[in-house]
Amino acid sequence: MPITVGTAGHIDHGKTWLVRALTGKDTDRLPEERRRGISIDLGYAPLELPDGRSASLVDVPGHERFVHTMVAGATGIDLFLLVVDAAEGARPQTHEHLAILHLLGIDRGVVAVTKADAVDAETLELACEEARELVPGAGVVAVSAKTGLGLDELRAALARAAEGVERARSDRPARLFVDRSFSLRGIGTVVTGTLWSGSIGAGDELFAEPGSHRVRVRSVQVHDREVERAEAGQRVAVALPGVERREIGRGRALVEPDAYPVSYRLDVAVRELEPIPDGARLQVHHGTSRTVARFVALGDGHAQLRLREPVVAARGDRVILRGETTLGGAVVLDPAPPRHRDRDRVERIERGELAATISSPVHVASLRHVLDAEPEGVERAGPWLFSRDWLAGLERDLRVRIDAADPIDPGAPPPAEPWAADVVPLLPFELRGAKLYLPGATPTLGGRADEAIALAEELAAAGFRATPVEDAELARFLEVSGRLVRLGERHAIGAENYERARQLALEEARAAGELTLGRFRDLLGTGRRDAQLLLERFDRDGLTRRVGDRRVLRLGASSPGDGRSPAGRAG
Ligand SMILES: Nc1nc2c(ncn2[C@@H]2O[C@H](COP(=O)(O)OP(=O)(O)O)[C@@H](O)[C@H]2O)c(=O)[nH]1
Ligand SMILES: [Mg+2]
Repeated sequence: MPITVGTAGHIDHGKTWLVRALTGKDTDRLPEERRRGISIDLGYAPLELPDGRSASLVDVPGHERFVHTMVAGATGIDLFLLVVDAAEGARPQTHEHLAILHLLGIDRGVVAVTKADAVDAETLELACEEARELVPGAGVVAVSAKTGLGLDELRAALARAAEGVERARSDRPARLFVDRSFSLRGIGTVVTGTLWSGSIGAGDELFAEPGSHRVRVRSVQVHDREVERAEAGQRVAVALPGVERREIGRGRALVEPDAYPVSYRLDVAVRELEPIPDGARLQVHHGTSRTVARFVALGDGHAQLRLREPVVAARGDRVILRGETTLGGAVVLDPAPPRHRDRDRVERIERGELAATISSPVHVASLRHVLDAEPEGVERAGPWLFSRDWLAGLERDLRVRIDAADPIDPGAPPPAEPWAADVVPLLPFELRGAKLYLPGATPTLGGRADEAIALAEELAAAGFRATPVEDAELARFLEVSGRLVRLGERHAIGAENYERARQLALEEARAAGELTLGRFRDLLGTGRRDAQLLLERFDRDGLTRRVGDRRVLRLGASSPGDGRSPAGRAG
């Protein structure tokens, strides 16, 4: 199993030199880093361990101004390599980095007491003793990057620590936090990062979030070698043609479609190093991203973080909270919570009572990072999960709207949300045309039924002739009850006559390959204007298509009862 080791420790305590001594690689590559002799950005080097295992080493800056970069580097690592100068002992960023590692849940690692060549034996022994007290349980090794002292022992200690590293989550959807992106001639944009979960292979379709850029993976490398699929826990380089480098810089995530919410809020369980007041503004570090946030205390160790920039989080993710210094950390309980303060809900989620948190429909894919199995006690339709209470509420709402509808057409439009097609069929309503009706409900017209019958008879008697209709209410009543078809703004035809005309048009168009106004008029035996109005209606219904002054059948225009006839649709 591949592992990633990250350095930690105060500036100038010898991290970068130690990385170079271990790997042969100078990770201070920026001109400014070379000039000032300090690390500013993250550095990466491959490291062979004595047990044959290969590891990746991430070198982080120690300067207090670059703690945010240290967090981005530490976020995907399995083991820490804490570096303490033998002469200086622990200094402020030794403690801060250690606290950050702890808050990120990175509890395994080794302490290297560096510059052993520069102190006497007694001082060295004292420094090692202090290191053991500082990080109980971790191996402590005295080393010198200058003379090579202790390097083999250090490699062995890292290999020992690596043995207990737990396997990363390969069963979850892919998520990789980008720590570097660059352009390579002939390849395009390449990003690197640690694959937090899942696997990534050539040909995969992923999203760069936030921003929802769809990307296709061209190739994947691990340790400069092309692999078919990279697995969770590995440091990976992914070639993404067709994406601009700036669209996928540090802080972005590469994720499987629909698997993770992109959210401006996180409900979290907080671990404070210093008390954080309600409403405080702070920096939230998550993955390789950082953003400003407001800390909304929910009480009892819980809070909602309201973020200025969205994050791609999952339940169980760790975040770091910083002001001038590191104030604490948090574990994500709900990566996409509602806005209001709801302590009860957060506590239920923490106890694993997920069903209690689901009300209106949520896509099952958006819960994959929270769910281990199908939650019990929730309803499901297609990919949507929702509560029984919510469904009952929806039914009540729709009933109220149907009751309030015009008796001429006593229906209400179904909800327009994406879940509607899956959820609405569960309700005891009939979908006719574009509206929901009570089962068997028919339009009524109060005391005007006689007039409606008279108009229907008039239409029937008019045959293929377009009849002017003055009374909008009557016309609408006959239309929704499937007995009248409108022709233009002011005319109508009886539904049966319309269907006959439609059949004539179909047969003629099939036989002759086209339909002309003159020929259609002859077939109907009516005036030119009647035929014209009918043809225009056919066009609107998708039966025919106008080509010059002729009409041809549209592809798919077919037999009666295909739902294209307006009379058929209303019935
Ligand atoms: N004598 C001695 N000096 C060292 C050793 N390692 C680092 N140094 C010195 O410490 C300085 C800072 O080291 P560097 O690795 O850049 O520290 P970092 O800020 O922790 O990365 C270097 O420029 C060296 O002068 C060592 O093993 N022995
Ligand atoms: Mg350095």
